[in-house]
Amino acid sequence: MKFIHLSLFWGMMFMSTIALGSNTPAEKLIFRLKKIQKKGIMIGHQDDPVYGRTWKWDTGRSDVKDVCGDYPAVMGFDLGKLELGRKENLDGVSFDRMREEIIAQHARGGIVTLSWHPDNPVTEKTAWDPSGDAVKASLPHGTHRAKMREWVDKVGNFILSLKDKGGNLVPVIFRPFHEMSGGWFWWGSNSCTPEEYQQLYRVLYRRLVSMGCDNLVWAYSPNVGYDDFMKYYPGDQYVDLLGIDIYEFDKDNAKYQLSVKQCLDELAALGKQENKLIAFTETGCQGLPYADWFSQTLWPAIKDYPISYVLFWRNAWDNAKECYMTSPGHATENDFKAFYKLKKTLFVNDIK
Ligand code: BMA
Repeated sequence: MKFIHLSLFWGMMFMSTIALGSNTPAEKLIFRLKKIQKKGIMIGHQDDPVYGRTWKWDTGRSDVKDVCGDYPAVMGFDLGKLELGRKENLDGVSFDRMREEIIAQHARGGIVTLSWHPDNPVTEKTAWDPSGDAVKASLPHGTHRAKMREWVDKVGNFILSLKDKGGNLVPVIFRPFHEMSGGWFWWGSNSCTPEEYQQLYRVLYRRLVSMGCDNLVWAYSPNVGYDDFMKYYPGDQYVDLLGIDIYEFDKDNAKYQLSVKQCLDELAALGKQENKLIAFTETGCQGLPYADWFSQTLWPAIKDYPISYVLFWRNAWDNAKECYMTSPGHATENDFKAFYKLKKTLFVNDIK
């Protein structure tokens, strides 16, 4: 009897928090992502509103919008170099501008995801320097823990500065220490044990939560080529979304499709088992040599999976090889327009 009463009580409490809207911004975003996922797959693009294939730093511009008339549903930005107190990130994007664009994307009904390529705290080289045992050094009792704490606090302060007009924190999907199953980053498989990685992730999580960052939906995203997807998983309570990064670097469409399907099969099963959202957190065909790549290669490989979004990497202004999205006048333009018209590809206007 008592038990029934108690569970009824908590059930009512739960319903009323939803009804009263007293959930955290992160919880509200998770709720929204689950709802949108039933409609289709959100299309995302890294650095979408700040530069494109032939331009940089203009405002109100986007290669995606210039091709199909709408902004991507998801915009990605990277915090690399914020830890050093720089005004611009590793790709030259001003953090003030980034903040404005994150708030603008939220205001128009869109969604934002943040990654972070912090420098190597030990060697002071870039994120791509796997030497120096930097994970161990960054952990509590490590030689560089004070430095890491300062870095994390800078990230936390930036995240706490993401506020809408009403002063509410803007929710974002946060994807720190990604692609750990590869060996190229200082937090990657060549540089630490799974336990050290998990500790690094949890320390970051705890610090940001204690700073009041209740607007983060936490993503865990290995890259293709992992031996065990969950090897570095920091734990259920630290993760809201499971993701995977897969690129086509060798112009082999069939091989790309096969690895996408294999990974998404596994991801879909894990998402179900762990009751987590899943997403294709980074992808693209380097240089986009195929005019019909979006509708004929990418879409058939992902369309039947319950992924929340697919994020195409940047149309780098500083590197012609690093172009993963359509743009006006590009050979993929017409195909992307057809891709946009598919019922299940979601852009900002589809998720408002
Ligand atoms: C990588 C490349 C780099 C870039 C980094 C962070 O995958 O695109 O050129 O600096 O992402 O955006």
